[in-house]
Amino acid sequence: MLAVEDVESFLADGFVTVDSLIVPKLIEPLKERFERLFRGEFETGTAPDEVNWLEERDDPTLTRQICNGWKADRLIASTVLNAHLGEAVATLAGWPGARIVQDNVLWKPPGARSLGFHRDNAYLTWYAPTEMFSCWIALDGTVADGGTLEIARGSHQWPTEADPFGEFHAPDDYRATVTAAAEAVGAALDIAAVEVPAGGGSFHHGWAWHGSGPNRSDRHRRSLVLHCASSEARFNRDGFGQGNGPVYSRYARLTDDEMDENHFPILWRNDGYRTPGI
Ligand SMILES: O=C(O)CCC(=O)C(=O)O
Repeated sequence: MLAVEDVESFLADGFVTVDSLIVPKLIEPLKERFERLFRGEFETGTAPDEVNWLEERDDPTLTRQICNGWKADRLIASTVLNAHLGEAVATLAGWPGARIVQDNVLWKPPGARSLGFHRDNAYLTWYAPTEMFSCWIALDGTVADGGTLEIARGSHQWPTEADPFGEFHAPDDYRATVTAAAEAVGAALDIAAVEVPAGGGSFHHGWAWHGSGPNRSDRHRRSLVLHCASSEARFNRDGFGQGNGPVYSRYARLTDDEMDENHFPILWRNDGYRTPGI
């Protein structure tokens, strides 16, 4: 999936784009699952961890978002729990293995509004090591004015203290946070748009600033994101109250800090282990 040059450009830029991440025959069936999920139809009977948008309930100009759709839908699960994607993420991260922390089901129809620039790692003090590496899969071909993912090149190397926080959904200026961050560290802002065919996408570093603009095109922008932590990650109780800790710390056990594989399964590990049953 990744050539040596891909790994090198990931290390330099904090992201890399790839033309093919999933087999083309999965694309249309996955779009159909998106329709069902946003209608509130959950195949397994289990609700996703975060249902931030539902048909007829929420503002149609917002980007539709569900987190951990894999728990609700088997086709989404078979895509985001893929061992090859887990191996690619672990390789880029330098981890012995990768476990899923969260998936992100995102649908930005024509005219839908932006998602503010942010750094994923800034929300994750609830586990350690506090590191996330992600794989963003486009189900539609993406173009710069179609609200595709944008990433600030090299920003994974910027200092992390005093990062500005902003709105995630539909801020007035979706680039305000990254612009302020670049000024604060004296870095030149170089924003790249992820333009890939359907089925392609990108990998990004958890400290890379990223977000996406309004969809000014006449095509839908659907994407499925796999957000991973190291297979070695453990809960960090001191950070439960911050970021998205209040949602995911509910899976912590009473007697130890292990991240239960029923909720955070291991997709790939370099000794051949993979969580049974997924
Ligand atoms: O798809 C987008 O517009 C944003 C996705 C995102 O924030 C992420 O993958 O971490």
